Amino acid sequence: MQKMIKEIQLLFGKKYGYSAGLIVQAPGRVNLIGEHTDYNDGFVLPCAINYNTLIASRPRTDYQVNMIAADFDGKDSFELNKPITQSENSWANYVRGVFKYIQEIHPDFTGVDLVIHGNVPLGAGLSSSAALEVSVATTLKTLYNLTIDPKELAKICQRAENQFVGMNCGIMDQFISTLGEKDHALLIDCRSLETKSIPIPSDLSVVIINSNVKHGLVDSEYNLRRQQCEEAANILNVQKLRDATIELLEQQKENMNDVVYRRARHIITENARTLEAATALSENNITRMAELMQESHHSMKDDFEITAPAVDALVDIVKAVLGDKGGVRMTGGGFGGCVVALAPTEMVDDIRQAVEKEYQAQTGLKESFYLCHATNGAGSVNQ
Ligand code: GAF
Repeated sequence: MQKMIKEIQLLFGKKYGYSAGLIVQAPGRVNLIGEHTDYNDGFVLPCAINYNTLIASRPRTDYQVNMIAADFDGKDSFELNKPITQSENSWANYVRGVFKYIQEIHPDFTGVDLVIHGNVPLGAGLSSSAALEVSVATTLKTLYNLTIDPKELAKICQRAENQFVGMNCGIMDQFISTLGEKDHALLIDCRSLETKSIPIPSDLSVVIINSNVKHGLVDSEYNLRRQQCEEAANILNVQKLRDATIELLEQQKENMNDVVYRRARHIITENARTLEAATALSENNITRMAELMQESHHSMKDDFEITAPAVDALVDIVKAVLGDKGGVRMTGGGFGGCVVALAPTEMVDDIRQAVEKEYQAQTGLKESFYLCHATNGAGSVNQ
């Protein structure tokens, strides 16, 4: 992070001709278990990771917002005393959306110069978008001393993504980027937004491997899964699938098509697995945690149908090394992206070697490997 802080300071001075007053960071995230459960009012178990988006800023008084995206030389500006509209730069809409919805509650801020820089891999399912939204919201909150509760801040960022960007995500990513805790995963009840901190045993490493599978239809497939879950909840006559049981689903099986039945089965069983995983992890029961991660992967593959052949191959390669000593599954929205392994630290090199040897040979794709640890959520960084 120190290197990125130096780089962003230098760039800010070069672009604006004076130094930044504030630098904040917001982390990406990895979800250990509980996939697609957040928008079903269910449970998730993510942690924030040591890959971050940084924003350097200084306030202005002329209602102008200028922003520079250092990593791809992007630029965008708009005025706060006019309606905030869509930008033709798609990345800038994550920023504009957050400004728009914060301005609705706190209309008094008067402009800002920003530089954005980071190392959360883009499009890898590690929540680079949430890290951007949360870093923008944290910048405004801190610069202008705005009273915004952290959970409220996460909800504003989710609203920006849902309504301004048009991606119908749940609350998990913005929540964990805001409220993550060092060395802990958070069990989040996505209905009440209550949390329980679950320590990650110190002899385990969080290993993330990017399959580098790119799927062009992630957003439309994601929205389709949401619709199918809503359809199942309607047939089961519950508010959300969180309120359904497997017995109820079996009773109503005749009344729904097979796809909707399997989507609902994934959500209902995944919620149960996530609650059990939080207990297993807190009791340092890695054997059970590993089983639950494996069941979760199979459920995503067969019932929710969000994995991809190369991702399944990657999971199998890692699982063959780990046996019952650690867990591995696809993480995030799916259709490509990353797998996460919770692995005894002494096995990390073996995992890396096995993946280097077998993944490209089997799939023709080259992986990227990120050794992570759980970190705190967004906040200011010392300059
Ligand atoms: C994406 C979404 F943004 C989250 O809200 C969540 O639904 C996740 O996919 C799947 O668990 O990251």
